[in-house]
Amino acid sequence: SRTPVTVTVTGAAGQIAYALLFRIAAGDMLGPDQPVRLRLLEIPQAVGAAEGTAMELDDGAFPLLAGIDITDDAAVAFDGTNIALLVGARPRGPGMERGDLLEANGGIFGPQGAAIQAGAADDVRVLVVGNPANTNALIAQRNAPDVPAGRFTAMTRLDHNRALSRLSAHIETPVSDLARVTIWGNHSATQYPDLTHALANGTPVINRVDRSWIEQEFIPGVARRGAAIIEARGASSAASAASAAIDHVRDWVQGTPPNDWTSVALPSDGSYGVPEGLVSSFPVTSSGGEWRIVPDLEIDAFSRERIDASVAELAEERAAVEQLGLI
Ligand code: NAX
Repeated sequence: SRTPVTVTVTGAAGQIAYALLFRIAAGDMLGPDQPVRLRLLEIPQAVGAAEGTAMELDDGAFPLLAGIDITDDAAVAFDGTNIALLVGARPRGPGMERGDLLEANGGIFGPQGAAIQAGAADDVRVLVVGNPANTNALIAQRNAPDVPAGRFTAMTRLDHNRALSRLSAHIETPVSDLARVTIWGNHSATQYPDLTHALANGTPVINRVDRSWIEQEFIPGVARRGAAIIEARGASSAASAASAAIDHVRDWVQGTPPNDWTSVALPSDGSYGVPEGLVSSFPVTSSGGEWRIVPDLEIDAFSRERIDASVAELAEERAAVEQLGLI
């Protein structure tokens, strides 16, 4: 049988991990033939709760689950890891300014990046889910300069999936018949969900939807969906976030379908005027285990303005963490 892949999940006692770990153990992320070994990282106060989640994973009797280790030590958690899902983060507390939030998270993602560089497997792939995800990924990446920068990504797949679902409902076309939706920029309220190049059954959707629907319902609806979930559920998105993380890693490892792309935040190579190094969301394809930014798309004036606004926010976040000495 195949050698198990080691998957590290941080924030393992949290609500996203509670959905995510079971999907990984079931083989939804790496396929039905690939055994996995789980490494759960938590802060000391939450190790007991993570042990509870691990007990339930045991009780799932998953044939692909080769073992579970639980630790509060990043060096142990990332030792030899192949896939690192950085879910645990410091949430914004009452009265916390953006600078405080970035600083608190720098204290988490800096050391975790360093631990990944020190101990992870050569093929390590990192997905940052914990917010502010793009800049947390930037901090981790800059603290792991010997790891190829493109191995550090942040999650905009939930936004991408929300955009697909909303478009599907609006034009009454199954998600399976839609392609080439894009999320640009930051995983924040400034993100730009873009339908300019989207296809339904291979034909452009842009002529089938109203400009006013795009600008007044679609874009804000996708960008504010997280807040709507909190209002309805009394808790933030968890199972949908876990499902998006599964989709992200599955496509990274197994490839994207022909004639389609997905959205991933990764260190910019300067494409589309996004300053090099900023972890920004792009349309990407995957093959051979590597993301590639879709080249040469035409960007109209409306899109340009939206992309630039979100990228400006990312540049401000980068300047702030530079000033704090976090990168
Ligand atoms: P929870 O508060 O339920 O769980 C977070 C867990 O992380 C806690 O158990 C906490 O003890 C742990 N943690 C904190 N610091 C840690 C550290 N240094 N090492 C290891 N574990 C640590 O949050 P949950 O709902 O699971 O959300 C986790 C993160 O995902 C949050 O930052 C949230 O904002 C973010 N999200 C990102 C999304 C995205 O699309 N990129 C969407 C969903 C979600 O909002």
